[in-house]
Amino acid sequence: MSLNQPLADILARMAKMLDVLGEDAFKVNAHTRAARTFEGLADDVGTMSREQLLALQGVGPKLADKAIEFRTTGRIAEHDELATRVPAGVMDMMELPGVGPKTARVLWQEGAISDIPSLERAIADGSILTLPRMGEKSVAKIKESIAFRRANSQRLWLGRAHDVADVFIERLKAHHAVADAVAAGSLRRGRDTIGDLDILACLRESHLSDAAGVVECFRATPGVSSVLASGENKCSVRVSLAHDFGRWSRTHTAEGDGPSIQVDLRVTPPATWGATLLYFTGSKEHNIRLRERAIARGMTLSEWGLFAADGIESPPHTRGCTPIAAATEEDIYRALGLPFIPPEAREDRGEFEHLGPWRLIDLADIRAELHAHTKASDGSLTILELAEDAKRRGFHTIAVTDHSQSSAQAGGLKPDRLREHIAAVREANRHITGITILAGSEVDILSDGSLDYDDDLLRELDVVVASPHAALSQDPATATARLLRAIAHPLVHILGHPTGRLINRRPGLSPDIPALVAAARAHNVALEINAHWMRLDLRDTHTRAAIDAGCLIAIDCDVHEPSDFDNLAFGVTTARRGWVTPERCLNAWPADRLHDWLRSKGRG
Ligand code: DGT
Ligand code: CA
Ligand code: CA
Ligand code: ZN
Repeated sequence: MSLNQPLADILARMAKMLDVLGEDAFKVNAHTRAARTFEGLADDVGTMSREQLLALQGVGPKLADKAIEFRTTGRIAEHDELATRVPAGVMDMMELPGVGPKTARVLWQEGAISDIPSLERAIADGSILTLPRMGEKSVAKIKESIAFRRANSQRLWLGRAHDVADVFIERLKAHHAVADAVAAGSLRRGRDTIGDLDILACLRESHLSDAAGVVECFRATPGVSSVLASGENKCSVRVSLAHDFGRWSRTHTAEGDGPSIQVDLRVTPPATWGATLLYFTGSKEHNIRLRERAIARGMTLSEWGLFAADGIESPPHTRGCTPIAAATEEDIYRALGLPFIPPEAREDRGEFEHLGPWRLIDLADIRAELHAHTKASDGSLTILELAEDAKRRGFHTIAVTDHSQSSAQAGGLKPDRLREHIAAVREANRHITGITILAGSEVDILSDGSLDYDDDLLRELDVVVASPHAALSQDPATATARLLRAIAHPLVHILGHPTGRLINRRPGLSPDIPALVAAARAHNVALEINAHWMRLDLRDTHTRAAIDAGCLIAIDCDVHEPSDFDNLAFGVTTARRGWVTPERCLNAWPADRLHDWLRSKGRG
């Protein structure tokens, strides 16, 4: 991954800290300017010499040294020192439009206001108006910013939202009146980000009058920061999460002033469970098509069930009508003349024209991991530890694909080191039974589309995953040409995280997807769905385009540490949203078929 953006981020943060601490304006500006330079840089700062750095606009010796310190150690000591002097809450305040470093300094130093909650209190009791710089107008602006931030908090990553949902579901399942509890909505459909969580609880037949008790149990879930609405059989709460400092690791629900998410609950009796589940799973667009279909067949569909249309305006469930179907989703689809449509396919993207039955890829189909890092580059496991872990998970194949030389910050291997590493992989493979360890590489696709090792070396590998890491702000035409060149390379098996996007962080490349998938099909290159919930790249719609074009798909965890294997479910979900079948997914093939296919590529 290119270091430009992370370096720009840390320098910009330093500028803010220096500013709020009241340091010299010249020093503040130097950091701001350098941050802007690194952000807009086409070359990767990780690969530049000190001389090249010094030649950049606004980069003097001190900033060049900081850039070098950052790429060698992953941190900047001065940043860490500043961070001990500026409270995290003060940094948060400066994210609010209307609160710049000068204002934040006044609030903090003169008003002892060091986070957003205390800022809100000072606004509420009017005490903020006694501070310098703080007039009615500027305070109104800050108040508005806080409200906007609350209303427009980002959609949460699937991985994070999933963990929050689990806390509620486990708790509800343990309640004596609850027969089953599930997440519906976008989480059940497996979208890459989640606006709010929709939890459904099904009552036991013997406890139909206990809905209020279930709501009570839901409200009291640890981590709930406020109750927005609460009724007989429904409830909405907010959960505040801890700050996500560890950007790649999942943090569990905790009280904090980090991002927050709304969680809705609906409690329903078993008789209408299927109708409620269908309705709250959505998508809204899918539901609309279902209702139209019902009407066209002389029926009406609601969250209460599928009923015969009788021309009476008031809803049938309020008149004691018996539904045609309501207990299960299968019953309702069947009554509408449809096969059961998997939740991930309920987006009104052609699913009604698909002739059933559906057989999308499942977690249990996955038997191989083809993208994994070891201690040789930036992973935390040895080759054997990695293989043992994969074997425990029931895999027949694990590919060791450490980074290539250009990914210096990720410990990419120089050619000689890769040769030694290949030998070590072969040695490990001789020592283990029950799983095959393949020697591979995650080779950087350089900005012009060439690969980071020469062909002789690539030919020694069993698996070549080619991925873009640097120059991710290239324009679409350049990005397309770059990726097409990599796909056309005869030794490439898999195109890794093709766009390089990071959800909620950076958009990544925007290549011409139809051109990309046509080339991948023609050159027999598999496209990766990187299963990390921060990536999910290919995304769902790109995956669907690949499937429609006849491409092969690889679903890989890009393992750096053991817990990364757990992200597989998110990759599979994304694959299902793209209608991937086991037949099209390398990781679902039997070992012989997979190994034969790998050997067939450009190797004779
Ligand atoms: P999100 O929360 O933005 O990630 O996306 P969803 O799909 O979870 O949307 P949400 O939470 O607003 O609603 C959950 C489901 O409830 C939605 O997928 C379908 C159903 N639903 C909500 N509002 C409507 C509506 O106005 N019409 C119909 N037909 N269904 C709705
Ligand atoms: Ca939702
Ligand atoms: Ca909702
Ligand atoms: Zn990568």
